[in-house]
Amino acid sequence: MTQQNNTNFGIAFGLGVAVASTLLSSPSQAASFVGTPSPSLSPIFGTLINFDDQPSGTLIGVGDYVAQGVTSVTELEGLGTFARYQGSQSQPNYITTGASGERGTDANSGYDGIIKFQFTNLANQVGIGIADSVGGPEILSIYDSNDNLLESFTAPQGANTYAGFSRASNDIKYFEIKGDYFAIDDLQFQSVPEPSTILGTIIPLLLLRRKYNQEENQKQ
Ligand SMILES: [Ca+2]
Ligand SMILES: [Ca+2]
Repeated sequence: MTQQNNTNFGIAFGLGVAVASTLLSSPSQAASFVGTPSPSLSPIFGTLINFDDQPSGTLIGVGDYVAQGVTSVTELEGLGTFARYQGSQSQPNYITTGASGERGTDANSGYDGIIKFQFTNLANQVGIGIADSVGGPEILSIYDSNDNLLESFTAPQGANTYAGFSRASNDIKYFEIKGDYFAIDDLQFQSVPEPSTILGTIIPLLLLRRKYNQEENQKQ
């Protein structure tokens, strides 16, 4: 082995340890983000659910997206008709409670509700497209596996927007959108590799380096 190989190995090894130590030691940090809704969806990550799998007018069933990794999707206030409606993000549908979905204590325009997703696996990044032209604010919240609030964030108002959270570790079990006159589309979610997976990469690297050093010592 040449000195160059040794140097390359050292750089790669150092980077691996640096990445692993960062992932292992970083506390979960507040990190909401704002992107761009469909048809120019950004950022793009993980699993996408665009609610376009069934015709407009079809009710949202609690278990409609179990196969994609969403244990449940529910509208907690029981308002209106929680279903797929024709929207202007990914065509043809977004989901909302419709014209009769009015809670009665804010803008009298319908389309109110609290829509909550439960993920099968803990996620570190989640995002949602929001149609939010009028009425009160749309508040995005994420919760851990004990349903304790991790973070909340008020989406920017606009005809269509995209917003979500990106965190250092997989601790998002629930993603909730509460609002006054809104609809949502293009749910995305993903998980980062667990520390055990990182360790599974680092330990073989350590063993490889040890073997390399032994071989170098035998040559000398
Ligand atoms: Ca859609
Ligand atoms: Ca309302």
